[in-house]
Amino acid sequence: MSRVLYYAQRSPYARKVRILLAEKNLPCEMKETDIMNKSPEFLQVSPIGKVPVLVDEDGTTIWDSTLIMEYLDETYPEPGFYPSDRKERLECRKWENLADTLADNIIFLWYQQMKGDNADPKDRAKYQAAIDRLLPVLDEKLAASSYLLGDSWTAADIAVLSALGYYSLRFGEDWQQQYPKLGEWFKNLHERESVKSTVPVG
Ligand SMILES: N[C@@H](CCC(=O)N[C@@H](CS)C(=O)NCC(=O)O)C(=O)O
Repeated sequence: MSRVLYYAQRSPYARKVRILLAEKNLPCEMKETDIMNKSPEFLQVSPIGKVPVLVDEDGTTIWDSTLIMEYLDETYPEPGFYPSDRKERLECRKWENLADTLADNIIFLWYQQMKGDNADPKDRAKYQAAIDRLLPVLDEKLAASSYLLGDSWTAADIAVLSALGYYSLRFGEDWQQQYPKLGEWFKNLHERESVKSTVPVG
């Protein structure tokens, strides 16, 4: 059977997996999924009802982007996107988790924006504050090296890039002026075909 990824075009979590699949040159049937109107087929493979979900060639079915990323990297190790050293690997997972937390807050902020006059100003402020707390941490991290964890990109870079791609889509690119190192790192990564070809569109 062929490998299948259930994804949504704008999902930052699904984008992590799409970039990894492309970088590892793994052929995959991409099934765009309507997450506002979930099909029985989709709910059959994903009882939690969230994208991304990967069904591998042997039928292995995995949801949650981080679990899929780790699975793909362990099963198809070249090129590697998680360090092999135990402590460095933990560090990578840690920054990937920070990136996913950033994505969560950006999505929550967008939901508030969508509510217009019905938005709760306290919730809005809470999500914006979380974003404003995480972005300088990432910007500072990039003062020390070209990528988040050193001289080559890892799953952590892919996750941050995907979160910021979604931030740019929903709220514009002003953050790049405020966080110049992050902005430059973001721009440089867009030279990769895997990154260019997965930019979310409105
Ligand atoms: N922690 C999950 C988050 C996945 C997630 O929240 N996906 C969103 C799309 S961006 C979704 O499918 N939402 C549908 C829903 O919650 O009903 C991951 O990393 O895969």
